[in-house]
Amino acid sequence: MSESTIPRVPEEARSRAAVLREEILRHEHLYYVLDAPEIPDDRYDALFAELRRLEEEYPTLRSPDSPTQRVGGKAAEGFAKVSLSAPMLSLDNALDIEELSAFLARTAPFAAERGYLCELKIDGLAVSLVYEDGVFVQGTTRGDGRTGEDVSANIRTIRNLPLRLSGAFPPKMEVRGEVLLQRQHFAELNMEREERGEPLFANPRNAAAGSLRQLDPAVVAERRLSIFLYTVVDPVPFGVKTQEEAILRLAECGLPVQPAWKRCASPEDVLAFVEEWRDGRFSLPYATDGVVVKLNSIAAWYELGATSHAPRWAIAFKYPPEERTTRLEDIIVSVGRTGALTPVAVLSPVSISGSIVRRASLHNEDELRRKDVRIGDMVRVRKAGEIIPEILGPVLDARTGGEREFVMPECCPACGTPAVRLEGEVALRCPNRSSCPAQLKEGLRHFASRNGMDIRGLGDKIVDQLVEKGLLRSLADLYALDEETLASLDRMGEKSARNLINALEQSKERPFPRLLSALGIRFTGSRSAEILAEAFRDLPTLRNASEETLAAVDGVGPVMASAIRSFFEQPENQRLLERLTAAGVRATFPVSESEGENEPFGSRPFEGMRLVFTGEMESMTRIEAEETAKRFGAVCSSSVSKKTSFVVAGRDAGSKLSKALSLGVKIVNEEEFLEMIREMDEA
Ligand code: 3BA
Repeated sequence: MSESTIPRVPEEARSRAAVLREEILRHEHLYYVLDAPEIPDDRYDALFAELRRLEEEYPTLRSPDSPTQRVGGKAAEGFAKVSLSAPMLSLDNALDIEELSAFLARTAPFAAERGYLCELKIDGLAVSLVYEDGVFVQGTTRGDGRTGEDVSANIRTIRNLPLRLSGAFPPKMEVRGEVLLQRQHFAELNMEREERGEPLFANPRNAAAGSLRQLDPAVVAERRLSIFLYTVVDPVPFGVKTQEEAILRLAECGLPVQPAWKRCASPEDVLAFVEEWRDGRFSLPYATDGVVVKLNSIAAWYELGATSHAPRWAIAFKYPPEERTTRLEDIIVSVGRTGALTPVAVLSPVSISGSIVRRASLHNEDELRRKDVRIGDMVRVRKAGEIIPEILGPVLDARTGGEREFVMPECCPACGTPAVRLEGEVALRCPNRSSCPAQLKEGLRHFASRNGMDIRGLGDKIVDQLVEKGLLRSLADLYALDEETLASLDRMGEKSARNLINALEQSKERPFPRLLSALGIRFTGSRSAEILAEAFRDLPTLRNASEETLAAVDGVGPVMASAIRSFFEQPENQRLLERLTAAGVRATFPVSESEGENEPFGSRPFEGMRLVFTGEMESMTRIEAEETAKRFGAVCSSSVSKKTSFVVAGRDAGSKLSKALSLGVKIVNEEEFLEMIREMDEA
């Protein structure tokens, strides 16, 4: 491009853009993290629009970390507004047992015959779904209760939601429930965001909301949202007289229902349910913050009606968030996979919400200053979304004067490189991408993890030693290790060294999608890796694909496409891939050989067979199903061909199923597959 075609950016534009960026990031933090916005949405939108206009006028201002380049940011104008067929009300809260008892006393006459129906209150985001002739046609957020946003494309990515109902249902049916993020997925999502210097979600509900607002459904799919339904908008044509029947019928239609519900005949039974789940709820894989108590009789709903905002026949009892006080022993600095430096509180161990807390992220220096926590302080701790330990602040009365303020180091604690702060980011970063040992260790852990190259025996302690002794300087060096070197490490005998060499050798045969997710490309997790691998078949083709070609793939959006492109454009990544290939990492697709690991079964009745799994299975994950099949001798591949012995089709099976049908390949469902395995187990 010649000089003259690039508009020069006036100084005022540059500084205004910087101010806007900082402001926008601050408001995002207030909104997502602190759950305490300072300005209304439209003011935020105006700031955003101004920044986008500036960047359109002067494209060189558009840095990759600008809030406009973030997926979530584009949401405000991305979804059509839909008016809800019936208002979505709120729930009145009971903040203690007395308030709950008052509700029970008030409604007792209406509970005489059919009692109460108690449900756990899921910490998610309310949505309304429309099915026509049993087919999912539209999903909307609650919005202001009358008008919601059409998030159908994103709802479709929710894997436990059937897109077609089973059993009996009216021709048009609207059901409502809660979209949620499991604790583990919530924690992983926030870890990734922290690593990328993005604002953290304060709880799973915010994370679910943020995810549903994504414009790129591929990114949404990576978030692994789930859903539970609890109500049908019009119970009359559905033919139910109680909430209990409604829940049972929803389940019969194949809709996921949170299973802990209970019919309670008396107020005492309701109170017992509340006590039973006070601690019991921590064993669930998702966060619940209370109990919703509803009159079971639907006739009573009509008799009692609703106030302007909430039904009179239901109440939400909220468990108080568990908060503890403990000593902040120290603050250390951790270095993430992409170099983010994070201050971490080392706490005197304390039990909160069902587990022992020893560490808590303090996120960044600004946050630390804002909270004014000092080493030696007694601090109040709780778990955000019942999972992520969070420091609320110091107990000022307990200060002795001996507490020490913490200052972030100027250099990376792992490699000593002066830390930098990227424009618009709060986090400090170690810019030493190529040789910071801490980044390398985290990268290695990710590469070797179960869903990545699955290198058994490459545990944390071994990774630490390999990096610290200078035996590994890049991911690719892994494949240059020899048995002798390994055997010389602590905790490594000859046998484990040999096993690790074997595991490394076997990992070279990992299928293409696993290599892809092991590389840790931004936005590209195991599910998108499968989609990409299927579309491009091999590494060279994927590496050469343009952003347009990438984005044209079903299930890959613009955001992911651009992240993939920029990954392959970086010279150090090109070098890494060349070395991995040279070492014999084949990134095969489809899988051509059984991995031959653990073979506890004498018989290999699937020997020589090629299986393809498609769609979602109820009883196990796809990886588990494939591993089971492999143990019986099968070769599992990701694409259907004439050589495929049979296809196991789970829920929402798509193109692979059609391909199998067109090729005349045998198809079995999950039940039939499990039946085969049971027979083999007995044999
Ligand atoms: N049940 C949230 N509202 C709920 C149907 C009513 C209701 C909830 C509930 C109004 C939960 C308010 C938003 C809304 C559908 C309106 C539940 C939960 N029942 N189990 C009584 O688990 N969070 N939330 N949702 N209509």
